[in-house]
Amino acid sequence: MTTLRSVSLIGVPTDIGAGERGASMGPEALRVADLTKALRSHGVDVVDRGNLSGPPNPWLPPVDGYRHLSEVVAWNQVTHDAIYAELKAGRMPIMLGGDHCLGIGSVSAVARHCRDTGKKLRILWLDAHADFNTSKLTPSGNVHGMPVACLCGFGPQELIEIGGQVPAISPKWVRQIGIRSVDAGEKRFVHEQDLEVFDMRYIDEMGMRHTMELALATLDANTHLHVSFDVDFLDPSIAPGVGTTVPGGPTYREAHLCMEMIANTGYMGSLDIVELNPALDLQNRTAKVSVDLIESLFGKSTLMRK
Ligand code: B3U
Ligand code: MN
Ligand code: MN
Repeated sequence: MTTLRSVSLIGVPTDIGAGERGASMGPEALRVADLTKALRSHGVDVVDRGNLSGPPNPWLPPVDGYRHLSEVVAWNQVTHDAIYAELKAGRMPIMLGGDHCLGIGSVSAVARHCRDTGKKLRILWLDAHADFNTSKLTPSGNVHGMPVACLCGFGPQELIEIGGQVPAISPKWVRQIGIRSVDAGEKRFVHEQDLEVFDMRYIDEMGMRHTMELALATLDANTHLHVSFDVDFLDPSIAPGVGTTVPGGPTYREAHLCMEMIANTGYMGSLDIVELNPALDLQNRTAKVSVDLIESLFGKSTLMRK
């Protein structure tokens, strides 16, 4: 495996883009579930950089289709800067969210790093949702439903330009997996932009193995693979601690296979863990299952040799 083994954990304790409060406690729940120790047990050099800071959540209704836009921009700016600095220093950033609006800062930093280094970027978006809304399409105004659209250049100027180039990414670089809740207008836009979506219907019919083989098919030795893991990807029976549970997600076994197949590529260069909401969890169960899955992402397997 060629995966970078020096990791920096960056906590981003905010729920500024979410529709429920509580994802701001995600970083601490992952620490309590012993994320650092788990990674070290697989030979990873881990430094916990602590938490970033940003504006408090004023919990106001949306304005012009966005809730808390100026605060969302501020949090994403500090996230971008922290992630970009780690990549520049040759370390693998793991962003501990926080809600998924932070994917804008994180992925735009990764895209900037790929431009600097001539790497090809591929993004795996593990999620129940497509996160492809715009201010016109959104039913909620919550920016955690918009990060993929913003990264592709569809969003407010202050957000789409955070990584220094608009658009930060091409929809062609994204593979979405586990999708099962897409709003009506969002669905049309997903088709229009030709996003590659492996929804739950596809996984049901073809299986997780075939799905991941296709999702990982265009990777090569020059690829930087970014994994954006929204914990609501998982079936709520194993991961109840998220703001927007959607039934019918991947099982424990399917999710592990997904992570193991990513690990086997050796190309993962950065990771987000987002939307974990300890206020809605049961005895930190969702944080523990997330740590379990992250171990698989870093090469834990039952019998196979590394
Ligand atoms: N698509 C809905 C719900 C949603 C998106 N992402 C999450 N929830 N976590 C929206 O509000 O945009
Ligand atoms: Mn999401
Ligand atoms: Mn989601």
